[in-house]
Amino acid sequence: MMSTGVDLLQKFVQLGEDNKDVVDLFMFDSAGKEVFHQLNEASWDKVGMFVLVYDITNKTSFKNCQQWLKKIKQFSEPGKSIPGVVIGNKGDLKDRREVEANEGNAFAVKHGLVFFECSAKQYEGIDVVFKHLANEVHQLYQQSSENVQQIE
Ligand SMILES: Nc1nc2c(ncn2[C@@H]2O[C@H](COP(=O)(O)OP(=O)(O)OP(=O)(O)O)[C@@H](O)[C@H]2O)c(=O)[nH]1
Ligand SMILES: [Mg+2]
Repeated sequence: MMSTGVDLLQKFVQLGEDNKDVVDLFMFDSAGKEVFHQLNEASWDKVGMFVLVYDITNKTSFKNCQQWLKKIKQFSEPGKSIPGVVIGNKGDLKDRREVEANEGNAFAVKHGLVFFECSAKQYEGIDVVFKHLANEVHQLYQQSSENVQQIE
């Protein structure tokens, strides 16, 4: 079977003490090199949120975020803003850093996104990202259900 290079991941997030709701996030993980071809686009029908991850020790991976963002925009409803984050990963390798945190942040802010640095290896700064995404998705869900109630 031909591999599509896309994995499905799932993360269950409890929103917080003052909010008893839970959010179940389903995410497609695309291989980084696929930004240059279209194999992964079958799973891109409706983009509801996105996570752009680059490697802080690899400038090229940061530059490629621009390409990914372009691709995401192509699969988004015009004018609709989608929750998204930019993540600089490998925060444990600061001595090999090629991308400063303020560059990552500037890119994120420029595109209305929120920036995080993390280390997947050390599991640092990961939970806060999922919490953030879950909160954003939850807010959008509440807004859309309020709209439905108004129609009813
Ligand atoms: N030091 C360090 N290494 C990491 C970290 N995260 C991932 N790696 C390593 O980086 C390499 C690539 O990790 P992957 O998880 O395959 O990265 P990916 O973005 O999924 O790569 P593609 O799917 O090929 O685009 C592996 O050798 C990982 O062990 C991290 O936070 N710190
Ligand atoms: Mg991968």
